[in-house]
Amino acid sequence: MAAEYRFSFGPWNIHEGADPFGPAVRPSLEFAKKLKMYKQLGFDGVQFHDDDAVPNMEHVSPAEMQRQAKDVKKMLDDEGLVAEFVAPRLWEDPRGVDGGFTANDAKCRDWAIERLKRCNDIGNALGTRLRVLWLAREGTYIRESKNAIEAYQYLLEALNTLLRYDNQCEIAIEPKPNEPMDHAYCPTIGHAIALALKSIDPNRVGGLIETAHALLAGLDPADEMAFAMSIGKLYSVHLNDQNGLKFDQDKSFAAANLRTAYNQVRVLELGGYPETGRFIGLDVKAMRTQKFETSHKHLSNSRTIFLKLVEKVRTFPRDVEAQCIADRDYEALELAVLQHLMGG
Ligand code: 3MF
Ligand code: MG
Repeated sequence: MAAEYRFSFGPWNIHEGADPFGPAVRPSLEFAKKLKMYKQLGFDGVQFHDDDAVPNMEHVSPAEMQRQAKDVKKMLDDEGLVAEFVAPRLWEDPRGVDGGFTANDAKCRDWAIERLKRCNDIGNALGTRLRVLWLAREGTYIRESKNAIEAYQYLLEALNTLLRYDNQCEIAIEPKPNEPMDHAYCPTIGHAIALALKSIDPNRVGGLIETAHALLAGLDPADEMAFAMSIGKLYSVHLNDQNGLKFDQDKSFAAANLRTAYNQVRVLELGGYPETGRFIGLDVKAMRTQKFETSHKHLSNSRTIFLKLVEKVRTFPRDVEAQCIADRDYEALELAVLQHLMGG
């Protein structure tokens, strides 16, 4: 019944378990082996950072970069997978230390724009038009270090440069309010969409909403998705979960906030998301305690719960809902939702 949803995740979602307080606790799984797991786990789409596809992209010629990206495309084809998007990983390079597009050093800003173009070329070689901008270090540790007005103008210019560079690409901004920065530019989907609408081609700029990022901003992820969908700008999602205001946890979908998860699925159903052909992306981390052999369960578990919640949304008694709304009896509606989620 819910088979029309298509799922994706990124290779970084199968990881070694390192955190800021300790090193890796699991062996690495090579990229080719990760790709083999996608279909087994029920996934069809692969999310990429540019250097997930071409790890040495900063050190090879454009022709060599293209060749390596084509090799990855062949690996995808062989597994029956498609690339969902490519995102420029600006935040690990020394030149991205102060942010890329909004760095105070003009040479670093130029590098970021160049990297964005190379990322775009990798996307084309992988057969996807979608670029994702998670603006990791575009922000400040202290307010006084940047001119935020200028910074937003730089961000708009980066969007416009990419739109001019490739007249087929689509850009999804992935908002996040903090981490690694104290305050990030573009903390919410509202900020992202304002930039999109101000760009030279608003029809090709939208958003990717991550559950945890919206929760960290103190917002409801379902309403953030609804806002983007109301103007046709939900280009992807990163479903996961977050237990309160702390570091970005990337827990399995619904693991901390079942009802919030239900409401994200409800809004995706209300907005006809599967009909758009866009992916249900996951951005989830395995717990550090998980053994290597079972360090993929967070992915299949998230997908399983998503599909169960689709069923829950589709089987919610509409007549009860209509009656409660007509009577303005939201107490009764709330009880009906809770009972439905609890199975009766
Ligand atoms: C950080 C994120 C990122 C982005 C990814 C793709 C590492 O909080 O969510 O995951 O999703 O870079 O844009
Ligand atoms: Mg994400």
